[in-house]
Amino acid sequence: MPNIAVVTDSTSYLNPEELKQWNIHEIPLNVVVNEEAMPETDWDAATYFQTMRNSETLPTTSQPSPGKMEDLYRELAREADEIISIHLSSGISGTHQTAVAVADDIKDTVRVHCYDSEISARAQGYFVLTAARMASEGYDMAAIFAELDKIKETMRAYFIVEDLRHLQRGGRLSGAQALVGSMMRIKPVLEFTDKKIVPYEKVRTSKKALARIQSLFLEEAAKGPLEASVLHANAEETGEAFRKQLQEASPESRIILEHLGPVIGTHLGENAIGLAWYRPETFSK
Ligand code: MYR
Repeated sequence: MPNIAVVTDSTSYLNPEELKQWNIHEIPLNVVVNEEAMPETDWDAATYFQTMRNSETLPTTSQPSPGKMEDLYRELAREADEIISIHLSSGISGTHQTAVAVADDIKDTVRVHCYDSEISARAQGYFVLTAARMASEGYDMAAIFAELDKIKETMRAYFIVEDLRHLQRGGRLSGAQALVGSMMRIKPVLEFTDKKIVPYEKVRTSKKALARIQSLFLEEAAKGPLEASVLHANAEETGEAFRKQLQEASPESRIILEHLGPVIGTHLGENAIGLAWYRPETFSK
């Protein structure tokens, strides 16, 4: 049975119990506040959003250094035969490409297989949890990659932000030319397409935007139960109300509430709300 170590980055926002239970190794991205870079895992999310609110210069983010990735892979190589390293979309961060480059540098020591989740946050976390579960059951890398690709087929995330300028400032909003000029007045539903964040539909209010996300979800849930997460950037109450509403509308789906931490919060801004889902197949059930 191959000994496969599972690595992800901190933007999966898996909780410490999950990391421990499934033996998942996490490499943090950083937030840069007042020119000081710190791993986002050193921040409590609520404190971070408060700091962001009060900060004169808005924080930025950075990917893990190649050196830190290499150290982790080398340490894991002492026990593991192979490593799978699952990261946030390569269309919004250089983390995946860095992992690929480091993997190539150390290929004589250990084989590191990098997987581009093409998404982020708990949606990425679902790939990680599935890989970890399969690794613990002795599946090989080919079977794990095949399962992750199957999950990707039905994985979707739609979200709204309070202020689009965070995404625009960080250069993470693609295909938004049509929104320029009306940025302040609309609440577009956003989604991931081809690894990038793009506007899905222009809506005028948050209420209408959430209703649209709900209808997209229910359309899909009508075909079979979904595994889903409501995601919030320091907006637990709104998130929980939305989760409850969705759960009542689709009792057979499993819908949890999860937070968006400092790195993703820097780019979406406080009070962003999203919904990520996929249809569980075999190991991802
Ligand atoms: C870096 O500095 O490399 C990190 C860049 C992170 C960009 C995050 C953009 C927002 C992602 C939204 C995820 C929505 C949840 C499904």
